[in-house]
Amino acid sequence: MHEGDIPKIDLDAFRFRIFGLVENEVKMNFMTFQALPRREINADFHCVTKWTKLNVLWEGVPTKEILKLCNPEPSAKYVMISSFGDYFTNLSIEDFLGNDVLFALKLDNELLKPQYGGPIRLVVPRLYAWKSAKWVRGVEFMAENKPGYWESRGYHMRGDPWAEERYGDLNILNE
Ligand SMILES: Nc1nc2c(c(=O)[nH]1)N[C@H]1C(S)=C(S)[C@@H](COP(=O)(O)O)O[C@H]1N2
Ligand SMILES: [Mo]
Repeated sequence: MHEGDIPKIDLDAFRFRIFGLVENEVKMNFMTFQALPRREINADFHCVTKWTKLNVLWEGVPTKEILKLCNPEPSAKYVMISSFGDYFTNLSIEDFLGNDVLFALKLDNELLKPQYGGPIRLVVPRLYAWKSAKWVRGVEFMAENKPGYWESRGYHMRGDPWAEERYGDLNILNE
């Protein structure tokens, strides 16, 4: 489920970018990215429109590994994840660095198919699935929170399914 078409991604030209408030900006090709340390997580997946997919096995690079590469500045409090096809979603550093948050390369032991967000997809099991951006191309570290694609269309800035944080306060957009 996503907005628009599945983007065509040329793996040879692909570069994963880490930028913004970091000591080291990073531009990695896919070979380098997939050689980073990986782990597996079992997670449920909650869409805001109420369906839930239970017990999915993801394998990928924990966000904490990304942190080691770029060394964010102390002023970095939020990230914006950007995807091919002009999708964005924002997260606090705490949510981004959760122990179960990873950049998935595999789903149920198979390479991530394009419709599920391959080659690289963020998985944030504890937040609504719109935070789990497919076709990720970059991470920007920021001092201030900014709304992403759905957040600027009225979805909650955080999106905790247990707190049912579906819709945000639209006034935040006028600040
Ligand atoms: N790039 C991108 N990622 C996205 C979306 C999107 O439209 N574009 N939709 C989100 C939403 S609303 C949901 S519910 C999940 C769906 O993931 P699935 O297609 O793997 O079930 O992807 C999320 N990630
Ligand atoms: Mo969704």
